[in-house]
Amino acid sequence: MIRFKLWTLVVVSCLGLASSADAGDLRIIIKSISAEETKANGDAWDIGGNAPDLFVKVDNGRRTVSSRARQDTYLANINFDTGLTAEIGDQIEITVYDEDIASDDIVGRATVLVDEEGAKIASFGQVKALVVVFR
Ligand SMILES: [Ca+2]
Ligand SMILES: [Ca+2]
Repeated sequence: MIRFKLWTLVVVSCLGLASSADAGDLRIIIKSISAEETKANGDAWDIGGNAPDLFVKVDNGRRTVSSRARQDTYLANINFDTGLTAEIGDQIEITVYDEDIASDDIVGRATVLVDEEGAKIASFGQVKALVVVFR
């Protein structure tokens, strides 16, 4: 009985390994976000001229996930592993926000083409540079 259970465990873990390396899927990781110093209209992000509280939302067409916010910064090295995957030729939607108490300000939104494995830098809206990695 015990031997049977062990054998089952081994099979299940092998299947797990096989599926995670499957189908050429690329993991989507947001490495960093940098924002312009003001909103598009020239206003400060927050009251008192404070820097934004940056977070990112990523949608691969099947699921949407959000990172946690980094408080009061124009540059967030978030290194956020979305857990989402995409394939070459897919488009993903990336939205960067400044987290606020009432309603979050949109820093920028872009549709990004997954054209190759590796790092890609995108600039959109008030997002100076966002580094996304597909691997
Ligand atoms: Ca704000
Ligand atoms: Ca804020």
